Amino acid sequence: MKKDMTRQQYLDLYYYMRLNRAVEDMMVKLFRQNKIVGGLYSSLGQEAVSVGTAYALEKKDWLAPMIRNIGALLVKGVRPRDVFMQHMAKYDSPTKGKDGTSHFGDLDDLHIVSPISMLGDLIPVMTGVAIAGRYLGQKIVTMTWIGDGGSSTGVFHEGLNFAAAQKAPFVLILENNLWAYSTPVRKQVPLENLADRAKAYGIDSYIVDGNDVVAVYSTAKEAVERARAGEGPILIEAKTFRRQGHAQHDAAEYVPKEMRAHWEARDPVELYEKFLAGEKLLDAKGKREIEEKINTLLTAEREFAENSPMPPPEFAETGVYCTGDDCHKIRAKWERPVAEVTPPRSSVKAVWTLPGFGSGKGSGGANAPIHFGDTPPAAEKSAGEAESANGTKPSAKAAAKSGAKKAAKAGAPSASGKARR
Ligand SMILES: Cc1ncc(C[n+]2csc(CCOP(=O)(O)OP(=O)(O)O)c2C)c(N)n1
Ligand SMILES: [Mg+2]
Repeated sequence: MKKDMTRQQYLDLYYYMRLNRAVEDMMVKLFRQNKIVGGLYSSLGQEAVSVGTAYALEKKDWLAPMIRNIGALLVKGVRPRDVFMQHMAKYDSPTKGKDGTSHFGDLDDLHIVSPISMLGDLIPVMTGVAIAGRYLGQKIVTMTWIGDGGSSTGVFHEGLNFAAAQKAPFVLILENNLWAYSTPVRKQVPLENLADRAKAYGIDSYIVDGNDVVAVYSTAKEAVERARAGEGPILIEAKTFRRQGHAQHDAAEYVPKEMRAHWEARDPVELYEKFLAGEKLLDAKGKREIEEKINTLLTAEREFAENSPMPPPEFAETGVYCTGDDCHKIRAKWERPVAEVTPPRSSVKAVWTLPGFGSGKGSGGANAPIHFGDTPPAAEKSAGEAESANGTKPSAKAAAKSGAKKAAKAGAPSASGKARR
């Protein structure tokens, strides 16, 4: 477990894991009191993954959580009251009661993209955020999480391939908790290690013990720094276990008892407490102080959340459509000269063109070459139409080539006698 970290960093990891667990314990109580609107998902036993990975990010970096990543939100700076109010659909919640669970973001300050329920869709989105950051000259890294089940969606593969092709500064955490609803990972993926999925996209991956917070943090830190240095996206498989059912409604009786017992004996918080005590980083007094700090904080946060009103009924008909600046203000934060990344300097030349096949106007106003096949052959046009958009006439040679291509498409032999396929 031991790494080169400051005492404060070790204690931060402990504090956030305990906070993560305490926030969720409190929400289970709220759920049983019927104060939670909608479902409640648990990350019991997976706190080390959310906390250890998010702790590797800098303030300027971006993340997008999934349902079991409340710990990551807390590390990024979300107040527990916002998590409570969001689950309780209160008017003071980040979405003012219009959405539930962790479906909220903060684009201005904390750099959190709201989760998307369709599993996998955050991968291309966070790839886009990573590329946008690079374009603006920001040295940011983006991160999101995906489950073992979610790693079998089409968009996981499309998104990761896109990230790899773009060398996006993006870190994907694959939380392998062995279950997707009632489906064990063995029944849905013929792989021992889900990290192997990275091979298909030519990117690097790590496998880490998801119940060892120091290992998770140091692996994530290395991946984040490599991504920041321009090495492209990295996949981390964190091996862990979903200790509760899919959500509160699911008793998860399909999980073998021995399996549950095995993982309960590997509780990430208890393992870390033993480590901290062994390293003399935390004694009974220090532990009590952290517990008291969390209790005091959460009592106040819960009280605030409970006292917040439900949204007024008429609020339901507002905010349905974006109305521009009074709806949201998203402004690009350029950190490199704008002229460097906008036309004409950013104009991209076509990779491959055929001379004489006409040209059109590009979005920058300049003549843009049109690729082979974009323009109907000159023979089919009247003399006047044969002139292309920039006034040049296609050459006879080019027109002959174009005609040959058309014939080949229709399956007829070309002038050279060969049919192209
Ligand atoms: C594309 C898509 N298919 C199905 C679902 C329904 N669904 C929500 S969570 C879930 C199970 C996810 O399992 P996993 O990815 O392993 O994450 P875990 O719940 O274990 O954290 C499913 C099938 C969904 N949200 N999106
Ligand atoms: Mg799972």
